[in-house]
Amino acid sequence: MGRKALISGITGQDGSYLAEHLIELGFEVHGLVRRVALEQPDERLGRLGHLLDQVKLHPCSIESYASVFSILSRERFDHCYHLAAQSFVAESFVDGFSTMNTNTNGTHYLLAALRELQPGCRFYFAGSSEMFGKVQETPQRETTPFHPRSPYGISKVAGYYLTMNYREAYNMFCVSGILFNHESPRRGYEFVTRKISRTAAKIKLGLAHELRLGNLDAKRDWGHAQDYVRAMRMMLEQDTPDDYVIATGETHAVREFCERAFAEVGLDYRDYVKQDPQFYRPAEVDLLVGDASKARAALGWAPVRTFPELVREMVQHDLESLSRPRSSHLASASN
Ligand code: NDP
Ligand code: GDR
Repeated sequence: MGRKALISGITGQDGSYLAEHLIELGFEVHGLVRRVALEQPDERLGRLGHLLDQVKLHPCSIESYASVFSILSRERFDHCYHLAAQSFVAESFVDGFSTMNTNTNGTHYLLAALRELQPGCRFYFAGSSEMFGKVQETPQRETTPFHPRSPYGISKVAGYYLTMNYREAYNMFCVSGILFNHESPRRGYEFVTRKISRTAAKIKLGLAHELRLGNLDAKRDWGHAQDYVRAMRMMLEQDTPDDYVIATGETHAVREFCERAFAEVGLDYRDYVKQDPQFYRPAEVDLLVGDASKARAALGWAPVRTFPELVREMVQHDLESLSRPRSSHLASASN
């Protein structure tokens, strides 16, 4: 019998890459999706288009214990990857209540239903470097104290401790990956890297004339999503459950991302990038850089893609996709 994996958040950047990765390894892959995704597959299942005949999707409301319980009472799984979340930090300042509800209660419902119905299923929680927030040491590692700076970060700290508590209290195989920023051509348009790559490509093609951004001096440890989903699976295949930082160990400013992305299309970012107060956050995370030496030693994980390769891949992808004649490409990414 092959192994079965359940992915919440399978329609997102990481969910789609993780599904591909697990299918390649012979897993039977199931995903939890919002019912509306099945009603509007063209709009909402875009990242999974090429996989739709290889995954089984279950309509589910992650904000309802009954809904989660119902799915888990019908199918048994070896691995459960809990990736579903309101993942945009800026939005969590606008609507902190729903971010907390989805991210914290959603995690709790999955853990509680697994405990009740299939406590042997191994559980992965998508923790985040945003839990470090106002960093207490650099680089950040598994033992660095948390100081989240947004409702999103707080929701992830709560999810991290819920996951740890189910491990300790009920002896379940529950782990958190503390993943630093990871990007790809499948990144949502609202995140800064994709906003930059897409707008640089638009400017090159004459479809936009400027790029409005917030804090250009924020520094992030940016890796490639394909490298990071491998680490999730590796964490669930260890003999004992534990939490790991996943990062490249390099940090780059938003400004440098702009410089490289515009250079990729032969332009100088200083001619096009404008700073706009609407994109500043009420509380910023200034610097993130992770120390993934525990994951290197215990999991044998290391990133393969470099930062310059990541920027190039994203810009070239946007240039190519925007050059294809499709009217939807003319809509601008507004945040
Ligand atoms: P995305 O924003 O691309 O995907 C988020 C997923 O969560 C989507 O499938 C989305 O479904 C689903 N989702 C959001 N809200 C709800 C809801 N209310 N009910 C059900 N599903 C919902 O995120 P990523 O793939 O980038 O990230 C995956 C996980 O990893 C997230 O938990 C994120 O917080 C975390 N993380 C991400 C990092 C990164 O740099 N990418 C770094 C560290 C942690 P739909 O398509 O229907 O909206
Ligand atoms: P982040 O990613 O908040 O780190 O969360 P994002 O790309 O949104 O911001 C990174 C940094 O860029 C600065 N910035 C801007 N950000 C956006 N989105 N838009 C702008 O115009 C802009 N200008 C400057 C931000 O202030 C910030 O400092 C991501 C998400 O994937 C989370 O889910 C995940 O947990 C963390 O990474 C690790």
